[in-house]
Amino acid sequence: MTNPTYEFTRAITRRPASSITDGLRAEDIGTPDLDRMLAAHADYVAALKSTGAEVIELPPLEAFPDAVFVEDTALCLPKGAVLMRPGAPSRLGEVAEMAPTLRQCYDEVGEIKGPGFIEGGDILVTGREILVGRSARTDAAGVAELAEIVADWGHSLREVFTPEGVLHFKTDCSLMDAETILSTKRLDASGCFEGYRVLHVPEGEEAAANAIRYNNLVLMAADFPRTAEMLDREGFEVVQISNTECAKLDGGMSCLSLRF
Ligand code: CIR
Repeated sequence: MTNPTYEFTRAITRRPASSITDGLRAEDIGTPDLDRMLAAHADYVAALKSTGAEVIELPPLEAFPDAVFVEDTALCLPKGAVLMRPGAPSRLGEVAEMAPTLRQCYDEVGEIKGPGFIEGGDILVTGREILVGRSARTDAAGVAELAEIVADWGHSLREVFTPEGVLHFKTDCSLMDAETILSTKRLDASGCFEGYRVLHVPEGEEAAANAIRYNNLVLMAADFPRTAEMLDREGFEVVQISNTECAKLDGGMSCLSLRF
């Protein structure tokens, strides 16, 4: 039997555009280099494909510097997809660019109409529920509107909170299997994962918490050796992908794809 929380047949990605240098960031730690980002992006897509999946690779969008971070535009579930309503004004238009592709892939495509806001990076789908972290990008009205849509598909949704100063809920956590979550200590301390098996990323490697389980693989950012070792010890097959350029824009492994 397949497990819809991490066993997928398809993914959608979008190649970074040269406007990536204008991407949003909380703090300026340097300008991302397009060539390096393209190389890492190609490794990322190749890793997804190596699991047997079909990857729909969308072309760059110069008008939307953050459009490479496709995860924020939609939520993909087994029975349908939901178009998000990003809380970052410069990212709102990315949703209309994603919509036609999702409509080709799904019979049912819901839509967050507002007035609330919600971004995919704040949503973690586990084996038993959908966790949505309120953040600077995702508000109570956005969460409530999503809860109504997914209830029709049989999902229960729980609102939680993204820690202050953390961009998205999944900046600090990821699903490893239906019951196991990789999390920073600071996020787990909020109590949101009670009842789950939680693996903490080692002190100083917090940025490794944004990983993805995709079929047999865990894709994680390179340069976090203690996290890689821990996951390996736990029996996960880890692939490390350079994240130096996306990290300059607060992006990581989950942001770069929609998985379904
Ligand atoms: C942003 O600030 O929206 C982008 N620079 C980064 C988005 C990262 N997305 C994600 O964590 N899901």
